[in-house]
Amino acid sequence: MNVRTRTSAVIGTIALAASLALSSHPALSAAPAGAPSSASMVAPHRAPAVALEEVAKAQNPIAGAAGPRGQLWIAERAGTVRILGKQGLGTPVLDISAETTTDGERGLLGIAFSPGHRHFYISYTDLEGTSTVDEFAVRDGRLRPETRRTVLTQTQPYANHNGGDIAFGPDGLLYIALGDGGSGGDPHGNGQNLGTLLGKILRIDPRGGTPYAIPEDNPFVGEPGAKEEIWAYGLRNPWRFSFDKTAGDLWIGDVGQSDWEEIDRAPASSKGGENYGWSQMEGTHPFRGGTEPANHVPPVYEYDRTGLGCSVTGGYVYRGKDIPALKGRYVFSDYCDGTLRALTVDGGKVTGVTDLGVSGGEVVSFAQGCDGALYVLAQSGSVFRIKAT
Ligand SMILES: [Ca+2]
Repeated sequence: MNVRTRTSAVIGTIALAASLALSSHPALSAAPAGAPSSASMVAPHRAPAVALEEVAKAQNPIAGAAGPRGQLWIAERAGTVRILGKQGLGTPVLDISAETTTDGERGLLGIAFSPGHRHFYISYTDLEGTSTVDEFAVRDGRLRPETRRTVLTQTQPYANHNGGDIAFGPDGLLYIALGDGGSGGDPHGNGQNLGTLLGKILRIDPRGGTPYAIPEDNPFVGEPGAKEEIWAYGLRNPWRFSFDKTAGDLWIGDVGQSDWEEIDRAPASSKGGENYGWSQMEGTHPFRGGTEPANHVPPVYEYDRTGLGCSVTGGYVYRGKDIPALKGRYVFSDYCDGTLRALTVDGGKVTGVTDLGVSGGEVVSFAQGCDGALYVLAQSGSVFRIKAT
């Protein structure tokens, strides 16, 4: 989309709307008044027949990670982690509820296992709101509480836009998403500032040093004034991100300010350093008179808020066995709309978007099981598995 074709009047309207509304977290925003869906950038594709099966009830399920013995571990925002079994969720295997609050957009926000399930990582805001990543050793499928240590912290100027998702990449390194620090409109300019970890996706080797090591091939290693942990920048609130289990591509759902929800993608061959544009750009559009950075990597998909959506919830490329027609498509949703959608990708470009015809309600997150099965986590507490009908 050519941003230069947009009139200054349109851009002025966007800026006004942005100043009136502080976009917020999937778990908190109220849904805006409904309106008919707007035209998408790409053509709809025929939908595979899918259904949502509720496999458990949780309290504010917020993240999941495929763990030892083929089991899915589920994090609840107030600070507990429970394992999904045949009878739903078990008793907590971890409880940090005394160490975090769910004020604003805070809480336990992400969990991840290292390859081979040797270590388990949690991402949460502490009682001061500081983003924190802690590590536990895992032995015989169990957490060892005595091994807990803090890997990384980042103070937060505001209670919103904490990001907080974490995941190991196909390279065996830990990726950490941090929002721009919050408020609205990125008042500190963190998105484009390589001197802060805010508004970034980081890449670290948590076992390579104390408290961690920076991989030598990180894109800003040796660059004066840049934080060497940074893998990619120009992000507003990369609330959920994932790696394609098969192809290794990185997918990011970056929540928009007031107008454009976006999905970013980097191929597995990426060397990092992508600039996703915020806060000069919101999606493919200049934000408040912003100038498009020369190295801007535009989203592979964006949608506006004239439809029912208000806050993108990034998902996963489907790699389960149940729904062959969904294989290789990126499944995502939106907190306000709840409809599951799937992007078809060809040669790195999105060639189709499919409405899967099911809604998870207020969808806050997704999780992928060891077998590739895809789960939807809803504000209502429902943990759904996506299955074929
Ligand atoms: Ca962007």
